[in-house]
Amino acid sequence: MSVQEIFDAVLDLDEDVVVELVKKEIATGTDVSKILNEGLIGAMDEVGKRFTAGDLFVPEMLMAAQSMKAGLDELKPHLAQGATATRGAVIIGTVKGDLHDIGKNLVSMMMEGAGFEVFDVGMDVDTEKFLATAKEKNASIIAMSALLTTTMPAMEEVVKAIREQGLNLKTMIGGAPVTPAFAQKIGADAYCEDAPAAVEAARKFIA
Ligand code: B12
Repeated sequence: MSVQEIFDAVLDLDEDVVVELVKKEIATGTDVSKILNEGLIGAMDEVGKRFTAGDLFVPEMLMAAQSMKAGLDELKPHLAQGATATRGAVIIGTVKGDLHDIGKNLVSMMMEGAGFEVFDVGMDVDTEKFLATAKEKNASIIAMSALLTTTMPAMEEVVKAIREQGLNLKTMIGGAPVTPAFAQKIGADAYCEDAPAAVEAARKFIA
């Protein structure tokens, strides 16, 4: 039994085993930061690499993220203040008028797995809610998803409001119809085509 086994269980997409192993490691007295960083976050890093290399696909990535999240839920009560690998707060949501949330959920879970403090505001989220939550949580990043061409303009509205209010917030956008050219046009700080790319971009923002 070791942290390596947790890493392996996440890659085996075995949620029950991940939970069981995390519980055992906590009971054994293993450093919770080690379980988090080497077991759970390490495994999600590997999942991201395999996805980018084309060795693993969206369903597997979702299952790995769910396994990681289940392990994280076990770990959370044991993580003393400051002992987490938290990199910074991210507000994530699907924009106003849009009810697609599968990709957004995946990005949210991968970011959480990478050590970001993620506040998922759900779908059909308007500009006011994005900004109010970002202020309340003292966030560094607003991440927006859109799957409909008709809801993409809502992203521009958020970017514009951030600029107008002079807020120190990075924006990242994604979703099937979104392109790098669109991101540039509306002044978003990053476009990412998938969840691992979103993690990489967020890491650059919060070094
Ligand atoms: C599942 C689905 C639905 C489900 C959504 C369920 C849910 N809980 O999400 C339901 C049935 C509800 C639905 C409804 C509709 N849908 Co629909 N739907 C899809 C479908 C088949 C798959 C989307 C999906 O989940 N993909 C899998 C995920 C993992 O991929 P992804 O979302 O692209 O996310 C990845 C990346 O894009 C990126 N990413 C995503 N978000 C973000 C955010 C950030 C910040 C970053 C960095 C990256 C990032 O990372 C993700 C993971 O790698 C697509 C077709 C398609 N191939 O895209 C149509 C599609 C998006 N739907 C479409 C339409 C038209 C509709 C409806 C209008 C249909 C209708 N007439 O009622 C409604 C709209 C409802 C609404 N108001 O939103 C069209 C959109 C056309 C367009 N150009 O606008 C599509 C393209 C189908 C089509 N070919 O016509 N839909």
